[in-house]
Amino acid sequence: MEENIISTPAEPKKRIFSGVQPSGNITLGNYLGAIKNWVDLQDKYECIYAMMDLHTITVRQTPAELRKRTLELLALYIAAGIDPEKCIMFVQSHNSAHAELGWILNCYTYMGELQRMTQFKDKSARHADNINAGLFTYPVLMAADILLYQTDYVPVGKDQLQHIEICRDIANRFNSLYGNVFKIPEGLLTKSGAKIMSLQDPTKKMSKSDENPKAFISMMDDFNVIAKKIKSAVTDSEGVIEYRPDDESKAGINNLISIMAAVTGKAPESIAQEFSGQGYGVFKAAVADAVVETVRPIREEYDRLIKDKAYLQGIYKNGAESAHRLANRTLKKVYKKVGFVVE
Ligand code: ATP
Ligand code: LTN
Repeated sequence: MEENIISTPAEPKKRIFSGVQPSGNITLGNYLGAIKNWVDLQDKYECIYAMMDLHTITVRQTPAELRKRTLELLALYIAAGIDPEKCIMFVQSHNSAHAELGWILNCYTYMGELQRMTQFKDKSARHADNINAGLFTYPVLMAADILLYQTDYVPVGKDQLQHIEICRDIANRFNSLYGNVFKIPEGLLTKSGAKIMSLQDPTKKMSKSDENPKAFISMMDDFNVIAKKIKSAVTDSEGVIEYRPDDESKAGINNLISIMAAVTGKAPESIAQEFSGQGYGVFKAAVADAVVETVRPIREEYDRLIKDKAYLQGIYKNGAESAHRLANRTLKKVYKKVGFVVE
């Protein structure tokens, strides 16, 4: 048979950038809403996943804990299935280009647009004694993170879309002044779009900084604690397992159904069908089992990895080198465009 010698060159892979702040114990919400999705993307895209430590100090941190959590977050990324052979993983503060581009972009961002950011409004209300300038310009640093790598897609939860929008605005503004410097990135939501809600107040998102530990499931919780938290999740007195996403009175049950759907890969409606007619106790026990079985292999791998500091160090050092190389290409271009003397 004749060989086909006309081959079309493979399209370069599109690039993904994302990260989580090492600001607390990673929750089931972070895993299902972000990290799990990153794992699925790593074969199709060129992926860069960072530990966003520069962002965490917009809220006061305990230094020793921040250091420890940054390494734990890396171990969790790998334990969740992110392959260091396929993806670049690094610590944000190890690449000074983030802070450098962040400064420059500050000069291309307006106070008015930052004042509209929901996360700033929320966090400044929650930390009224520390409304610092970094909290205000947080989205500018996030824009720098993304734009440095000429990123195509940014996989995040819904709550971050406003930050992607301002990043695009800043990039377009810069490009219209200086030519095509930045690729304009797009946000990428999880397939299920799952937003995992608090177990104690299911109208609020599950958050690692919630003051009530019963409200969230940490990926570091003991398995019996996970089960207990799910069993004491707030529901309603109707006693009917139905998925009614628009009915606020069903918020607790809707959330448990969404969690079950996310960990089993089934549709929420089919979960509701499967358990219809059952009591909440039976359903909660099944959700608890399914969540524990999802967390178990990740935790086992995590427990192994966290002991191997040299391995983790090798990964973040390699990652920083690659990140530096990629980011510096963009940074150099920016320096030239704005008029800095480039050696
Ligand atoms: P904090 O409480 O400190 O603000 P957080 O728990 O909201 O933190 P982030 O570090 O801000 O977590 O978010 C990391 C990623 O996890 C983001 O992509 C975010 O959209 C996603 N995420 C966070 N919480 C949830 C949730 N409850 N459901 C789905 N996705 C979530
Ligand atoms: N604000 C993000 C964390 C973050 C991020 C980024 C996510 C900082 N810089 C760049 C994606 C791309 C959050 O999830 N809270």
